[in-house]
Amino acid sequence: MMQNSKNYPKFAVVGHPNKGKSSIVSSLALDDSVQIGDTPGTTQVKRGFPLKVDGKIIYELFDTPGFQRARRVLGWLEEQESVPADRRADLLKIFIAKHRDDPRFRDEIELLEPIMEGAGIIYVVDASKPYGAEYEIEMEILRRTGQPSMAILNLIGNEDYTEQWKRALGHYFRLVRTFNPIEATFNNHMDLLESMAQLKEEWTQPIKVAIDVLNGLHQQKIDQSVDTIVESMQKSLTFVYSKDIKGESATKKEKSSSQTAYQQQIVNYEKEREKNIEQIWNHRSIDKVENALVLDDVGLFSKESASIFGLSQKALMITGASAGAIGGLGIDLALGGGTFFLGSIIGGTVGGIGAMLGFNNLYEVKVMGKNIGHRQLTIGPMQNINFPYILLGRALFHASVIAKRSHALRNSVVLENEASYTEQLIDSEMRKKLEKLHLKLRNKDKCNEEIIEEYRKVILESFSNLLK
Ligand SMILES: Nc1nc2c(ncn2[C@@H]2O[C@H](COP(=O)(O)OP(=O)(O)OP(=O)(O)O)[C@@H](O)[C@H]2O)c(=O)[nH]1
Ligand SMILES: [Mg+2]
Repeated sequence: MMQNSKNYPKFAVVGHPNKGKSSIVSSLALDDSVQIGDTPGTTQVKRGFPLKVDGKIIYELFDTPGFQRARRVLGWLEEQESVPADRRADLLKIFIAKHRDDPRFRDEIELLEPIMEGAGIIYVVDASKPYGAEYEIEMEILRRTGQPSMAILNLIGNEDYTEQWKRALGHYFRLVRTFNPIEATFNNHMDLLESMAQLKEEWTQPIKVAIDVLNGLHQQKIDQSVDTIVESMQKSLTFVYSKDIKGESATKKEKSSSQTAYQQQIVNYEKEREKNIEQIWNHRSIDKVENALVLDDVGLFSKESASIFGLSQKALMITGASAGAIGGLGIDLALGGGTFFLGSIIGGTVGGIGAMLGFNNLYEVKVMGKNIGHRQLTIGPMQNINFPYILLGRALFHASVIAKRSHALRNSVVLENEASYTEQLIDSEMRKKLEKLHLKLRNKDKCNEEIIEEYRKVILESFSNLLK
């Protein structure tokens, strides 16, 4: 990679206030720390957001405040003696130098500075609002900077004035692209980079490199996510809680407190996994996911959790009845009806739907250690044949939501699953493979590298499909 570290491409994202400039910076820099807000004037000062991969900056985006006094700036520029085109940009430098301490032009200076220091221009408009001639003043100022530029149509609202905007922008910008920072996929991001690469000849190569690097990074994040899920599954499936007890057998209280402790650990494994996944995908400021998941002490086992998987009460009942009737025969039989009810086991409290689903057999409860003088109550490893799917389903669903989530989003993550998703997640062939693997995974004696690798492959396939 022959890339001069100082000459990485830089882009200043500019435009009217409240048009999604910061959102675009956030999504292109994969950085959820960019300030985004409903009210115009959220961004007050310019700030560079470099995208670093392995410590190396591959490009940098400047978030800037919106134009406030464009008319006055253009007025000043027009008052100056006419200068030939090759020196016209100098006028803007003079403007900046002359007005640096003038509070009236604070926003304009903030946004013009990175441009005059060599950043390419990304002019952002909201194409859900009609075009208006007032934008021409901003575009005229930008043209006079002499810097390479492109326009981005962002559709914030529901109306669509794209054609109108395109006709107007075409006079000022060679490149006009539509990009929605909230909904943009990884591929949309890469497509936009292809366009940005065309802005300046010397950036073409570095941005091509950036695209390659980001593709590699994306794959790496997918692999890391799969590793995290596999590791977490293994931990949960094999976990055994044990507690010393005094009497011959465990008291009711000892049993129930141990069950709580066991469940808490399973919940903790899930929390830990979610945090890891969020870090892998650079979503460091999401703290609402857990609420959405209802992961309090018993959240994983709560009724609400069932709705996360789009399961109706009826679906739960059917699954529960058949699962109860044939015990631990196998998931194919237990599930019947051709539909795979991923969340079937998470239903109700012990004694409610949970009991019907064999919740009490979720794990083995044993009293051991007669010969060593003290007794131990042990809970686990996980016995229930359905439960691994629930954990896995939750893991894949969470990971895919996080992986696809734009860094420009500031709302909480709502993990609401549609019924169709459940079927998409794990098809029947995969289910058969998984069933065998889960059995082996939870058996420490039978589990080896080969099995883990096989499991990894199945998870990778499923996760990759989810990201498509
Ligand atoms: N639905 C939707 N909302 C968007 C989109 N882009 C931006 N927004 C919202 O529009 C508002 C303004 O977004 P910002 O990115 O802060 O806009 P800005 O241009 O940086 O605003 P200032 O810094 O105030 O000039 C925020 O509430 C965003 O969430 C979009 O593509 N779709
Ligand atoms: Mg902003």
